[in-house]
Amino acid sequence: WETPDGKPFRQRLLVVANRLPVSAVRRGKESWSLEISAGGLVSALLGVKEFEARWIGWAGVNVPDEAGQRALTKALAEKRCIPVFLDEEIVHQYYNGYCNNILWPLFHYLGLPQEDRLATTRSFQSQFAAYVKANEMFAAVVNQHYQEGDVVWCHDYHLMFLPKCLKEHNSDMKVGWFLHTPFPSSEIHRTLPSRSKLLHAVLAADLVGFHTYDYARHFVSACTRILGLEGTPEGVEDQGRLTRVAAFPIGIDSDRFIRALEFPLVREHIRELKETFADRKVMLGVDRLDMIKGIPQKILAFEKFLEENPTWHDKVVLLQIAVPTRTDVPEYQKLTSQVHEIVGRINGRFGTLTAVPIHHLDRSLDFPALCALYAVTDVALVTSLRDGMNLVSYEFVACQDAKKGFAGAAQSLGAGAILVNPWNITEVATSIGTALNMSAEEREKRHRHNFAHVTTHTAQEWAETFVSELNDTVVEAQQRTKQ
Ligand code: ADQ
Repeated sequence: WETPDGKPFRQRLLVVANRLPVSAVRRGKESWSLEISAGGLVSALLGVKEFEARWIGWAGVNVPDEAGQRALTKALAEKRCIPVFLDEEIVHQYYNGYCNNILWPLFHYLGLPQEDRLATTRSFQSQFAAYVKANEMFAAVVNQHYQEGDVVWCHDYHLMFLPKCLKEHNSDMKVGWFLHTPFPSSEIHRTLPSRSKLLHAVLAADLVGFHTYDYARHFVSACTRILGLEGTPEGVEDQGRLTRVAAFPIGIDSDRFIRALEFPLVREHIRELKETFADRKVMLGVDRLDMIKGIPQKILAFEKFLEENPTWHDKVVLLQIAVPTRTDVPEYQKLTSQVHEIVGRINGRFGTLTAVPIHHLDRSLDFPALCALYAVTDVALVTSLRDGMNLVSYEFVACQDAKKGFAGAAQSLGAGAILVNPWNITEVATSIGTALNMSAEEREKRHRHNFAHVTTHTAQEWAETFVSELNDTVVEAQQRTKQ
């Protein structure tokens, strides 16, 4: 095995995440096709090249028969992916239920859906039991493929129980856990009936990572206030054992985006888009269709901007690309209808016979189309209500030439972006105007700042830092035990 540069891999890495980076579609009894899935975790980990990585996760499909499972396992092996097979009932209770209906909204401060609150409380026990069971199933697959010296990197809120399952089986395993969402204030985490079990399970890891220092601090506070453990500058201590807790802000594989701009196909897409929108400024939103992404709020702010700036009516277009996710969850279905309704109303109000102000697509774009869109965009609107990090803002910056700038809400691009409160529609509308009217010099200055950040804090750097820190943490713990 070699890295793409011909150097030997540093270490074997088992990446364990709920979803594999590909979705499987059944074409026949023993035939499968695989499609890459859109999402932040996939985008970031595709950039990790120093390690001989294998990915363990669910392929997003129910495969009840053994022949199908065998064929899918073989197809996935070519992509260095190892499937965990989850049946429909587990997926319903663990994934749709505990993960998406309880943990996701809670960690993003959205609370539980009001009308479902009692029903959720009643079904909580069975959903939590399914969550634990699913995590045990992931652990069983990891144990089957683990080799001594491997690093096991567990990802996200779906697998908070996994570190405990793995360490109970093999206390020498190097186990890290990283959360891609915010970790909420301890006052929010406190409201979870399973709050203590989840914290203890995560603490079984050697290293626990978050995107920001604030999330790490919230986690440590939850452990001290809810579990009564001791928080130290290094992490959390429980009966002499330290779990290291730290911030590891994620990045993207910026070179991949920059190189793509030279591909003939991308250049062709860019030419077509420039021709289509020749006399209009292009504003762009690229999001999973999720309530945390603030898509209705963003579109309403754009409406307000159009309302207050009639001179811009036929001079600006908003392209909103929203890839549907979790489509069988009622809240997400409601969100889709809501977005469609608002877009329809605004297009009816401000459109002409030949042009509409908003182009809304419910779909994923392939990589060349996405890069071309980023490249022709004048203003990217990133208005997540809450987000672990948000990679779209990074990808946009990587694909811009030095003349561009943008309005957005990205934390780490604070000095280059126009920061907005996404809940304040008036403020977002005003910022859209500021971004569209910004001088070329100002855009260039802001872009330089953002570009330097995005090309320095890459996905590779993120993964290497996390894994090095995990290796060091384990060595230090062994030394402490010997003393
Ligand atoms: P996501 O919620 O998926 O990730 P984000 O960080 O913005 O959010 O990443 C989205 C990724 O999906 C980007 O790489 C983007 O290009 C891709 N994508 C989105 N819509 C698409 C579309 N219509 N077509 C094609 N590609 C599309 C989670 C957390 C984030 C955190 C990341 C990484 O919610 O807060 O930043 O993980 O940790």
